[in-house]
Amino acid sequence: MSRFYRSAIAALLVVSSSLANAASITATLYKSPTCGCCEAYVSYLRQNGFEVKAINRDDMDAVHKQNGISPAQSSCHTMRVAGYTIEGHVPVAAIKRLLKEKPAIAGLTVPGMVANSPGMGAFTPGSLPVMTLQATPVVYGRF
Ligand SMILES: [Cu+2]
Repeated sequence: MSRFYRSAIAALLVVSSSLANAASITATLYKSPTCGCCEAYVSYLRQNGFEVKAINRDDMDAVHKQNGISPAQSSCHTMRVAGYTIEGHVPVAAIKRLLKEKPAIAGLTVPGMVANSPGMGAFTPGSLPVMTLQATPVVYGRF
């Protein structure tokens, strides 16, 4: 094998391993052990390249309190990713935009259990309002 091909292959290996690193986002998700739609959401995240550590908790109210999530902003599972809190069935596109823009907010939420959201059955991308987690929540965008 020529020196050129050897260095070309070495360069390709470097590029592909850095792409793999860029694609996987690590996150920790807290949920109650009996939550089916939480499991469906974890599968959705994993299908989209997230490395998710799912932890069962019997005290989700306490988890919400620890993360400063009010009852009105809360949902069935709470995730921590890159210093942000992601509450409920938030689409991956919203999380990726958050990690890119890095706004000075606590995180994002889709409060409650919205039917049209990832992990909750049929989901039409671009239709779901995602709220910011902050003192005065605003719509972060439709995803
Ligand atoms: Cu749910």
